[in-house]
Amino acid sequence: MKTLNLGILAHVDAGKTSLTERLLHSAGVIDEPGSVDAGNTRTDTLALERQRGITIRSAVVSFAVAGTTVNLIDTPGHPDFIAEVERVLGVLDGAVLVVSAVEGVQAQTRVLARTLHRLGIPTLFFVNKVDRAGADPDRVLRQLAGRLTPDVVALGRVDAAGTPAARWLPHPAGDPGHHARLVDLLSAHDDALLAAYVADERTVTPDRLRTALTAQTGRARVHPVLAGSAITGAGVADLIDAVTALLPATAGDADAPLSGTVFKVERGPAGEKIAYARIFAGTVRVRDRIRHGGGQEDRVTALGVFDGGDATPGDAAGPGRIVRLHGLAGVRVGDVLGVPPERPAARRQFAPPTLETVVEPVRPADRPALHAALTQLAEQDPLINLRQDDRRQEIAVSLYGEVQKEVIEATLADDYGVPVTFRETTTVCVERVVGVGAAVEWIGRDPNPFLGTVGLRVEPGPLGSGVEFRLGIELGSMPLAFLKAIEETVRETLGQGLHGWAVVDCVVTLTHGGYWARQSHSHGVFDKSMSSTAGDFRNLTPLVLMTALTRAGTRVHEPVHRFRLDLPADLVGAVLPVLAGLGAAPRTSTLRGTSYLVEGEVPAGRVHALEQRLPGLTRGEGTLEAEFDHHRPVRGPAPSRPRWDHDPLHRKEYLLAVTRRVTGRPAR
Ligand SMILES: Nc1nc2c(ncn2[C@@H]2O[C@H](COP(=O)(O)OP(=O)(O)OP(=O)(O)O)[C@@H](O)[C@H]2O)c(=O)[nH]1
Ligand SMILES: [Mg+2]
Repeated sequence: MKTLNLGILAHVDAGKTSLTERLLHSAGVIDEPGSVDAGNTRTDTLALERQRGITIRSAVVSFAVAGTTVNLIDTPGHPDFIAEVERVLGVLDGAVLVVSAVEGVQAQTRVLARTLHRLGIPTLFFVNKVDRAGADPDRVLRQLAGRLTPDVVALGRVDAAGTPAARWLPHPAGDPGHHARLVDLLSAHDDALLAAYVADERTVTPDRLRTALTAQTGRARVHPVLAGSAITGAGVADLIDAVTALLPATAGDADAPLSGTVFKVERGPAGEKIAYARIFAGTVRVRDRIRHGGGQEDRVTALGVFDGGDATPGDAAGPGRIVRLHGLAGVRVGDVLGVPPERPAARRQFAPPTLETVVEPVRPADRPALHAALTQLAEQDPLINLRQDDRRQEIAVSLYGEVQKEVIEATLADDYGVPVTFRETTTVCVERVVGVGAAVEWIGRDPNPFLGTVGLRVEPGPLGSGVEFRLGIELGSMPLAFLKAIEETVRETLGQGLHGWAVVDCVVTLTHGGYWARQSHSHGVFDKSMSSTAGDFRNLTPLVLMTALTRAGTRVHEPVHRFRLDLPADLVGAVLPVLAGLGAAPRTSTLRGTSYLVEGEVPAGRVHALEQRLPGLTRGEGTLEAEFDHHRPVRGPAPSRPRWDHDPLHRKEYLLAVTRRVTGRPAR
């Protein structure tokens, strides 16, 4: 049996969850499709999802058809939950990108299409909601070709669009117009096909085109388009046929060493961790000890395999499968199981959160419970990125937006019984290094109280490169554990630069390293006062690094979003000054019929204000799309973030002393 892991992706509200439900129904897994509006679908199972009618977490369900098990992964469309989509991208064999026949291509459609393209994930388009008033599938097809990719081809057409009777009519094999369009599209990527067509067009039969279409869809070169309705079921059976015929299912080697990726972690009723993983190679069995993450091993105590509906308990699961694993206590989202998969791990595809807020318990006594609850939430969603300040007893979380904040608030109250309030949401800036700075502290020389020598040089790195750590000394000149301690501490320390923001896009080189080898007294007891330990390097590295960083200097950059604002033409004059007041800079504006499309940049921290003012400013007719684009230097005084300090006090005092000595002024 082959397996196809299929992501259902779309802009919010395009109908992913409804379509997932219809697919299950059409494949015979459920007798009646559930409804998002009634709150009884298979994939929106959280109480909050049902109340709000939106998907918050990705969920897996499966059906079997024509010798293939299809695992459907229904994802959230709201941009605040983009991290959920990111985590599943690495486990997909293919995707259906859903587009509403009424709203057409939307902001998130574009973001997702670009990402699927970049990752080379075979993708079909499904134009949904053809039954709704205002549906215009032909216009949407033109938008797909014009705005997303020219390599699309409709496999049929819609009859009676915009009415409940709307139907999907597949083009019959050999339909002359369809045949010609397929030849055009497919021969553009296939020289042999082009040559055959030029030599004798009769040799290019519908069968041959079908084979070429399957091959090119599987390589993500072309994207077949289907249309229908998740509510009436129109076109859904054809979508199942297309998915199983055109997207590449995987088999894989069941006897190879185990290799898998964890893309989701949730907690069971007793608080136990349940990991969702895709197996790429090998077989996982109950009672296996599995190595995951940073080398930790845990035993699988129970296992569920997706096969015709929800996960059912099993003893083993082979390549291609998605499994639910119990027993992996230390597991985290993104962990590799066994050996790393050949396919590169899902790297950061979307922009990280650009907002942050401090969470306060309503009842001060709840503080420990709040901390425990947020730690669990951050396990399921690592981008929540807890920052904790022990001294001030504060916890901050990273956020994509206001809806995510409301969801965190409701989850804490409903699931953990901890009502909370939030301080004002602030923008998360970054620091970029502006020059080159170096520093060194020698072992046994004042004022270095630690038993180690560390020298570091800090310099700017390429945009988007993060933090790169290089060895400027011989690899064998220090014990590996010390080098590891230095590198880890460098990365941790750069979480807070000179102004308190994370330092990005820099290269840190270890220029000096030294230690005292393990010394023992004559009676064989380890003498700490004479022997270097990893702890010495963990304590010393931040001091040297901050000194080098102070010498190099940093500049604070703020996140900027790119926006597209569509508004009635007669309102442009009134809206432009408001944009300016919010710090938005329009770059272009284009008249399109009776509306204007204004495009430009706006600081991330102002997007929410703009969204809130828009309906009033545009009689409810304006639509705004905004997504993170880049960081730009802050104009005017650099905002700084209060230092969050869970270091031992002496380290901090020492840091202040060193920084004072280097700069001649008090450290911040
Ligand atoms: N008329 C009609 N309504 C639809 C169709 N598909 C979905 N809807 C409605 O559109 C709304 C959103 O549907 P969902 O299935 O929740 O959309 P989604 O893409 O899963 O939304 P998120 O997960 O929150 O991004 C619901 O009210 C559905 O009933 C369709 O084909 N026709
Ligand atoms: Mg949904």
